[in-house]
Amino acid sequence: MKKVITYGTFDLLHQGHINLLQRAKELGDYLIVGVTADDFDKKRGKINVHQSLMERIEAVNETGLADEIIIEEYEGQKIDDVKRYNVDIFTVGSDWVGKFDYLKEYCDVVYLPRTEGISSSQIRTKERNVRLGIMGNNKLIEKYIKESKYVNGLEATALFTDDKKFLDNFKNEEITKYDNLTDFIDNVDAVYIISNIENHYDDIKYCLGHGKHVLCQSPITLSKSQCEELYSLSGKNNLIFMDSIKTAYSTAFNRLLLLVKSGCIGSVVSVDATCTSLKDLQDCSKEEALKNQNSTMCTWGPVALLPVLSLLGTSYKKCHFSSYYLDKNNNFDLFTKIDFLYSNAVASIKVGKGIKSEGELIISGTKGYVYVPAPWWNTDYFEVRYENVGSTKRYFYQLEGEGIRYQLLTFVKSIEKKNSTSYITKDISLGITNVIEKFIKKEDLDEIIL
Ligand code: C2G
Repeated sequence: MKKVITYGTFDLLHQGHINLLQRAKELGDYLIVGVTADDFDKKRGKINVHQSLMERIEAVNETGLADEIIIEEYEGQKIDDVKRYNVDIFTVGSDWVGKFDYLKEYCDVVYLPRTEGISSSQIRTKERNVRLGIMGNNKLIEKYIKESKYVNGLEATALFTDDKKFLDNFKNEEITKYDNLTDFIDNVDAVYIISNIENHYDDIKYCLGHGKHVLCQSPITLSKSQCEELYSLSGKNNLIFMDSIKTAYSTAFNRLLLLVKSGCIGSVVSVDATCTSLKDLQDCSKEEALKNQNSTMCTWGPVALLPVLSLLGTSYKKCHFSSYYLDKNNNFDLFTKIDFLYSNAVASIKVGKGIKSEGELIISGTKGYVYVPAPWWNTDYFEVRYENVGSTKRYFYQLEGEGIRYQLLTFVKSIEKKNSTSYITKDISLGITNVIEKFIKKEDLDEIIL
């Protein structure tokens, strides 16, 4: 019996896949089909897969062409499988020609003609095409335009800013630049807002009022009540409204939250997060920097608060600020430490734009602790450590584009499903704005002047 094996994602199964499976079947007597696991697809850069692994296996099974279906989960598994199943022929479409010649050591390798004019990504894009408008004048916008190109069914088509000089950065981008808000809003379906934080409330209200879905850079507003008002407005208008902290969409960060919540380090007793960066204040004069800089708390606060509020919640008993300010007249917070007291845990965050420290995250528990090295907010790696050093577990998850593409993918999928699947819950969003509001009002705050 001549055994043939082939592999694929088989997302939204189409004629191209079926042709391949038929041709593969004709090469021998027994066809094994390896369907790629979700994590493995993500690791190899396929983030837009629509269907779950089980749906894709079911679809391949229904073709009746596979004698056996297995799951492909790791790099190099093909060699294991060829040996384990005594495979005679490995085959795959001609778009992979040359990529699997290393298997010739173990079996015959046949590249079959690919069916032109059809692909899963074409089907995905036909199903949804969200025109994304971007409002603001932050240099992060360049990253969002670049990252949006990795997301099927989402296209960054419009940019609105009142800073004409800022538009010069986008001369080579096809994106349409608007300095008129009415024209801008009429030509988009959804808006990513990264304007000055003082303008967030009005900008979000305007977009939601015009029936547009909104993804907004955190903090959403500078007051909890305004944030609550915007969430209820989005609910009333059946619109997706998401808080944007790209760290929340990094696989490593998400998996560490799940591991901790599953009790791998026992009960969480303390969460300590540090976020600092000097570069924003270094590249320009102090006056210029302070003129157009968001405060340290607004820049780093949401990121540093994310693990604290995600793991311990928003019902702390005490929240105390110790802040360094630039000078008596200038209310620019260079560095702030926040200490939280919960009924059964503590937390502390340190954020700084004028102070440099180790950007690590440590989650302490009754059985062990999680250590995330700097820069923890862009991490693809963390360790779960115990008393016995030999028991340390290490985790690595590929992080492409700092998590921005996964965030945009969640946004567009939420729009499509008309149901927010944001990794940042409304509670956490409200919790962040609440802390920042307290900070601005200097509630329970010790001031230190440098
Ligand atoms: N295919 C094809 N014609 C198309 C689309 C896909 O012949 N129009 C073939 C591909 O060449 C592949 C199989 O169908 O052999 C499955 O395609 P995908 O689901 O896109 O998966 P892919 O990532 O190409 O899988 O490690 C090998 C890879 O897993 C191959």
